[in-house]
Amino acid sequence: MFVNHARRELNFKLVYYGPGLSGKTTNVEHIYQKLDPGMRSELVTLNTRGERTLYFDFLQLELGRIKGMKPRFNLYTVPGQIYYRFSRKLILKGVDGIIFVADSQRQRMGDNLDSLLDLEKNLIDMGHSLQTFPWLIQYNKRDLPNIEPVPSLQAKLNFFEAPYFEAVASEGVEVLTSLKAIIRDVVSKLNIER
Ligand SMILES: Nc1nc2c(ncn2[C@@H]2O[C@H](COP(=O)(O)OP(=O)(O)O)[C@@H](O)[C@H]2O)c(=O)[nH]1
Ligand SMILES: [Mg+2]
Repeated sequence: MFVNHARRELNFKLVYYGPGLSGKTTNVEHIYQKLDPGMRSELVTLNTRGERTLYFDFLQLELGRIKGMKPRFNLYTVPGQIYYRFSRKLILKGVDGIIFVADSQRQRMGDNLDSLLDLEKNLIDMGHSLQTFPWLIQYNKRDLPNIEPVPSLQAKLNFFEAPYFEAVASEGVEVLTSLKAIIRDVVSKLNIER
């Protein structure tokens, strides 16, 4: 979290993490479409195949007031594919809250777990851990036929009992609920000095 006292701005960083194609960009696109243009920036999407190049989506939201200050929520998505390890680590720098977008399809369980372990490893390198960090799991693609039941997803992925949501990001189901939940979590941990 970055506080700009002169401009009375609070800057929060929220990151959508998860394996490739789980629906991270779809979440951010839905938020972009639903919010009034006065409350959000343009959506920035960087697509590239170059190995060292950062690949992410970015959207900034400016919502309401907290103690007379303007909170800004900077939303990022990480590239899920294994070879973008370096980009993911860079994007996580200074993160305040994480939405882990899991793909509910049975055949994606290994990818979900790999991504979650990759996230935990990166957090540990930054001196954090999923055990204490503000994060939640979004079980996405609940509309598809070959999905893992929620109790099984919970047993396989949610070992720290984070809040979870069942979503269909492509239809906007539970997208804003997930966003509000992580915002509530990071704001409740806010401790403005001065
Ligand atoms: N059926 C279904 N497809 C989805 C859902 N969410 C995303 N998708 C599709 O999954 C694909 C990958 O989504 P994308 O947001 O690009 O994944 P990302 O790699 O995590 O950013 C796209 O074709 C989306 O339209 C969902 O809830 N249900
Ligand atoms: Mg994406």
